[in-house]
Amino acid sequence: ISSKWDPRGALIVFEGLDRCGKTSQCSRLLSSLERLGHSVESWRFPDRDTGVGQMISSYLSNQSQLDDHAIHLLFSANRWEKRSLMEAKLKSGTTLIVDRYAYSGVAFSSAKGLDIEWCKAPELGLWAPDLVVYLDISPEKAAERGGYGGERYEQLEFQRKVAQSYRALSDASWKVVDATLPIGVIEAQLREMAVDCISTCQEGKSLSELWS
Ligand code: NYM
Repeated sequence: ISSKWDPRGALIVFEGLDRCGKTSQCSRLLSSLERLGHSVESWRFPDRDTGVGQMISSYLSNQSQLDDHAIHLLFSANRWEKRSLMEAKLKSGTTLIVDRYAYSGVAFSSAKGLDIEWCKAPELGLWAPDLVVYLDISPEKAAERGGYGGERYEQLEFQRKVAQSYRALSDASWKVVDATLPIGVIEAQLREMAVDCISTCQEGKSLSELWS
């Protein structure tokens, strides 16, 4: 029985284009939540450490070629293989900060032209985030930041399509944060959102599944 007597951690997901600053904000948020005394872990997808993750990594670095549908299913499988650990962590009261999740899966694959409903189907039943934060930056500004690492997808033209896919996928529950604000300002906004979300979960909000 899950109730308010059984406080759980929050599932907080960060999404955005490549070079939007997600990864550094996730690590800043991890440190500040730890400083506030929360039990918290930072995760990311793809998780390149699993067998499936190694296949994904080799695809992203252009060392292997895969059909668009096949790689889509691998990204999804990579989340499914972490689902039960995710549940255990959340139910034991640990908050998870997750750098990319199912929304990336759908946004990047549908940007290639795959049907959006087809893309959403394999994600059905994964844990639904308690909070989705979208770090908003234009594809042009993100490209100006430089440092596209030469991985697959890291090209302006493709990122424009990804931005459109994210727009199609987003809903009113997403918190959109201007990713061009000073780092410290973004950090403060994210901390406030996360702390609010954590208290809602501690008050007994139950875990739900995608696509709810
Ligand atoms: N990506 C990430 C996908 O295409 N599908 C997914 O399901 C996920 C989680 O992988 N360009 C893409 C987005 C990124 C790339 O992610 C690697 P990162 O955050 O650069 O490690």
